[in-house]
Amino acid sequence: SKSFLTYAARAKQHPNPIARRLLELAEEKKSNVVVSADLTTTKELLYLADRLGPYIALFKTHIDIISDFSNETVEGLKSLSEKHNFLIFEDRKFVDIGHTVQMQYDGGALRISEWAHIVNASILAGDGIVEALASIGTADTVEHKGQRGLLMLAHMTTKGSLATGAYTQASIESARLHKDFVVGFVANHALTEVADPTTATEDEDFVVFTTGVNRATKDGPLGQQYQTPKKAIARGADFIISGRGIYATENPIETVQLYQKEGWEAYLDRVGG
Ligand code: 6AU
Repeated sequence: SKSFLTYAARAKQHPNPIARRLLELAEEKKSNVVVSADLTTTKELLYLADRLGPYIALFKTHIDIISDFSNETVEGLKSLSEKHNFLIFEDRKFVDIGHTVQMQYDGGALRISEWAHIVNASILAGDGIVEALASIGTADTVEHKGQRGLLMLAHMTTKGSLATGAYTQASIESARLHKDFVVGFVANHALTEVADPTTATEDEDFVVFTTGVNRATKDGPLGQQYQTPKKAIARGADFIISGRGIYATENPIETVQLYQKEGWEAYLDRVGG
């Protein structure tokens, strides 16, 4: 793990162009916060992106819950991403056979590959899913010029999650086969205990995104389990993902700044800054 290095140092060496951009802008904005914008209209989504944009590194969407999705949603996200210098992560959790996920990623009504810098996938169906998504994400198209990245869903935050053991290990092995495309993992903590040292290489640097982050509550409804920003980073997160902990508070701008400060200080502690 390269988690003892600064984002800037990691940006210089990372094989994935989107990971490089993300690590650079995290350093520049002094933010490792990802807002999970689980809102259901274009207006609310873009309003949140515009208000919180200055304080975040990455804006996470569930685009299929937007009730009035249109070209305006896509153009709005793209222009706010440029205005505030954040990247966009569509939390699509691809899980199907290669041929199907290629169509879900590249086409359809949602045109995910056109606007989402990062997407995620589950290894449930085997490594073919990564190969299938990589063939789109690394292609030099007019829209994205191969500047796309993938996170493997190595854990889940919910009670009774089956994303453990051999499943988590398979996520790591698959990431190692596609280092140019896989940015890292959605994981509850660093994966050092389960990673097989014999298949690791010196240069690998997978970025850990921890979700289920909330400063105020321990457990959410329907099995969600939380940890604080500070704890998540101490356990190996490079980026913290928080939804209701930020957007469902009285003053989301003040709240996101608290998460930004706590997340940044925990990062500095780790890299000895
Ligand atoms: O902070 P919350 O609980 O309001 O929202 C958490 C967000 C939701 C979930 O779909 C997502 O994070 N999530 C994920 C991701 C990011 O892949 C994995 C997981 O194990 N748990 C989880 O909550 O948008």
